[in-house]
Parts: sequence; C-alpha cells; structure tokens
Amino acid sequence: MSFPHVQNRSASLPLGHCLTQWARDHGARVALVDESGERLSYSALQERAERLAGGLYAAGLRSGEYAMMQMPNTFGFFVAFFALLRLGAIPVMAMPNQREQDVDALMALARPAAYFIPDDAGNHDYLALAERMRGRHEGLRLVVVDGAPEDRRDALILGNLQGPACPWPGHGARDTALLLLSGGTTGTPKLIPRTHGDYFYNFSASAELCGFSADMVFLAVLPAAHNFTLASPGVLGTFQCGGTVVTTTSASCDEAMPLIERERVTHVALVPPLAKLWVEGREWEDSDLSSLKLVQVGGARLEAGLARQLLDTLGCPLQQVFGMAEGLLCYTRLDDPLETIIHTQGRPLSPEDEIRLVDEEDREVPEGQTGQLLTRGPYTIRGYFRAPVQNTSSFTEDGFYRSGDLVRRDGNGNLVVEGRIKEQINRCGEKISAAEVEEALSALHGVHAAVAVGVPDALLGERICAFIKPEGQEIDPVAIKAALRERGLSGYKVPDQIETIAEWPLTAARKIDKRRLVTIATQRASGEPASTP
Ligand code: OOB
Repeated sequence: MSFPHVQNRSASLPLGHCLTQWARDHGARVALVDESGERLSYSALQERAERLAGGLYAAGLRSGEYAMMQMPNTFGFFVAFFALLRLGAIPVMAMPNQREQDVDALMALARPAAYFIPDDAGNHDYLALAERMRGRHEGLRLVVVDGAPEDRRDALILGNLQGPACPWPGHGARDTALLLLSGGTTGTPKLIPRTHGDYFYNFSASAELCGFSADMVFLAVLPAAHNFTLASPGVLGTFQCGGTVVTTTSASCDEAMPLIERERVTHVALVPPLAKLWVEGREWEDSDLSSLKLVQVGGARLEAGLARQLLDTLGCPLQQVFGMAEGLLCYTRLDDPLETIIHTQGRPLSPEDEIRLVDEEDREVPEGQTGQLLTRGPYTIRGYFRAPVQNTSSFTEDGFYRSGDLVRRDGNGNLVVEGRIKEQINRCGEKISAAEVEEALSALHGVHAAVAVGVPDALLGERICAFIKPEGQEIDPVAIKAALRERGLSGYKVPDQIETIAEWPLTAARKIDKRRLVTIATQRASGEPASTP
C-alpha cells in the first residue's frame, strides 16, 4: 500500500490496520483508562475490536457500508470505532449532543446500515430515537447499544456482539475511511469524507509536531468524535506513539482536574470557553496538575489575556491549534517565542499546505492584510460528501477550500484569525449554522421571520441570539425554546437569547444588518436603552 504524501514515515497504514499494528508494538501498555479507573491494554482493546468486527460481520454489516456513531467518550466509543475500521465499514462521526433533527438529516445523507448509541445517557432516550430512525430510514438494519438496557428492543448489545474473524478490507490510501461532521453554514448538514491516507497523515504528522511520545497521557475531555480530540493529534496521535488516553464524559474542573492528578495526565486539548472555566476553577480546585506538559487550545479564538492566564494558572506550556474538520491544521510550535504562542494561531502542519488570503473577488490581498482563507493541501478535502451543489460554492475551481475565516499573516508566516465571513455561530467551539437556527424558528407558529446571530459572550465565546418578528401577538421566549427542543433541534442550537424586533436594521445594500443586530443584542442583554436601528 502506498501513501505517497506521507513523507519519512515508513509505517503508514490504512486505518483498519492501525490498531493491530499498535497492539503488536505496544501490546501490554495501557491504551485506555476511564473515569472509574478501569484500564485497557492495547492488546485488550484490539481483541475487543476484533471480536466486535466479527460480530458485526456475522450480523450482516459489510465493508464499504456506513455506520453512524453517536457515542460519548467511553471505552465503547473506541471499541466500536476500531471495529468498524477493521471491518472496513465507514464510521459517520455524530456528536452525542445532537438530537432528532440532526440525526435524521445525517441519516438521510449518509444512509447508514448501523447506528451505535449509548445506553445510559442522562435525560435523552437514544434507543427510542433509534427506533424512530429505523422506521424512517429503510437502510438502517442494525442498532448497537453500549450497555445493558432493561428493554433493548431490537438493538444489539455492543459487549455481547462477537463472531469469528471477518475478512480484511482492501483499502487504498485514497479510499474514504470516515465521515466527519461539518460545522455547516447551511440549513442542511454536510459530511466530510476523510481518506485513509490523509487521516493517517493528520494524526501521525501532528503527533510528531506536538512531541507526542510513549510516556505521555492524553486526557480526552472534549467529544472524541471531533477532529481536534480524535486526530489533531488527539487520541489517534497518542495511540500512534504508544501513549495512554484517559477518557472522561465530564469536562468540569471538579472531575477533570482530580483525574489529571490521579492519572498523571501530560497533554490535554481544550476549547477557549472550557479553558476559561478551568482558569477560574483553579481559584478553589487544588488538584496537583504538575504532570501537565502541554495544553492545546483550539476550535475558536483564544484571547491573548486568557492565553496568559492559562500559562500562569496551569503552569505548563501552551499550544494554539487552528484547525478544521475539512483538513488544514495550524499549530504554534513548541519552541516558538512566547509572543507567537500567545498572539497567533500558528502555521500549517504540512509544508505542502497551500494558503491563499483573498478579497471578495478572490484576488490575493497584500502581505500582512486580512483576507478570506482559502486552502488546499495533502489532507484537505476537495469536496463534501454527496453535495455537488454545495461544493461549487465551498471550493474554487482549482480545488481550494473556502474556509470562510478571515485571517492575516504575521511577519513570520503565522496565521492570526481575525474573524469570519461564514454565517456560523461558534458557541463553545461548537459550530452552528445561523441559517439552520433561522429555518427552525421560521417553522414555529407565531414567528413571521427570524434572524440568528452570534453575540460575544463571556462564558460561551459566542451565544446564539435570535431576533424574531412575531406574527401579531407577543412571543414567549421560554415557549419558543421549548418548541424548538420539542421539534428535535439539538440543545446547543437552541438560542440563548431571544428578542423581538419590529423592523430589521438594513445595510446600505438593503440587506439585514447582522452586525447591527449583534450590537442591539448586546445592548438589550445589558439593559442599556437600545438605540433605534
Ligand atoms: C475545529 O474544527 P471545526 O471543523 O469544528 O471548525 C473549524 C472552524 C474554523 O474554520 C474556524 O472558523 C474555527 O473553527 N476555528 C478557530 C480556531 N480553530 C478553529 N477560530 C479561531 N481560532 C482557532 N484556534 O474547530 C478544529 C479541528 C481540528 C483542530 C482544532 C480545531
């Protein structure tokens, strides 16, 4: 098998072979630890994945079929993920906090043959949702639940599924290995096809750049289905080096910090709002964090002030990561000057990553000025999954991805993210399409028209504010939120702030002035008198 763009790395493999190789290389070492302290060696993880792959094969799942995973950070997540890759099925990485509308739309797009869900998940009944999905999506044949539910209905139990060894898939470097979720700017979701070759490069080159090694312990505190946690370098980067991954389903200081102390965690990846909570939490949380060697922060803009506070309070080096599920990863380097680490989002992982900063007419902006970031490179996709129409606007004719981010270069080639043009709200690092929230609102009774904007927020980075023009009567924000949840909108997409508006503020071009709406939202939230638009 050849992976031509992976340089100086002889052991590049299709993803289905990786765990077998890791078990061979690091067999008895601890691969996974969970909150309860249970440990799984590389050999044990590989055996479980192999057994499950056999069980899935016996149940009829085949190489090349899609399998949606909606799992929290538990052993089951990793066993399922590696079993699917081993079998040659293609994992579709949904997030645990997605709800019916998202799951339904993703299933309509990917047409999965299997759906992996957790058993015990607080107040959300995944099994009931899976049943409804089965009724609606003909191709969905298998529901696999991790746990031991009292009433499992037609679902298979992950821990019980086993079978003889299944055939090895014959994947090449350019074949799709998994589908990642795109943050999205449209009302419908998009999926990102990552190949065996590009994803292997993503995590292995990242692991090398970030100095990952066999004696490291990575805390997976953000959802493992996200590209940052999974492969930048994340969990897969850790495994590639023979290190240990500690998984947790809770990100709060009182649970994550004692875990860092107990497991002597060396590396952790955070989004800025969580980093802020951790800084604040240190005022009363006094676990020993001296094992930490690197804190990575990415997914949304990190303010310089918070970067400094992080360095002071956690007492370990910091790395900024500016990445996207579509591919491009930028990192500040471990030996960069402190000012670069605090003030920039680093530079591309690969020397073959191409960056263009352009104006509205796609003309290159002068050096040092802010432009829209277009990128092309060895691990960046050239098109979304089954989205020919979207692809004509998201990619240039010569294959550059239009990231929608506004970026400038400092004098040393580091990128600084200044903003974005895409209509997306970045709430706690989770990307929400304004159009999707607007569509959901417009469908509600009593809503004449709705516009959603991201408003700077001390806690969330950005909160979702919805402006609604009511149809006659007054609107009740509490009822609106409840109605959105009722309709199956994922909780994190439900607006945090709801405001009514009589007339839209307009730009000179007679479009709705969203910037003005952001100002109005801020004024109204702080109780300032709103100036007329
Ligand atoms: C990561 O991936 P996605 O796909 O959830 O989101 C990508 C978008 C970027 O286009 C940008 O708008 C924003 O998230 N973003 C940042 C950022 N990192 C991502 N904006 C400012 N500063 C940063 N450091 O978010 C992602 C994927 C892999 C690694 C890290 C993050």
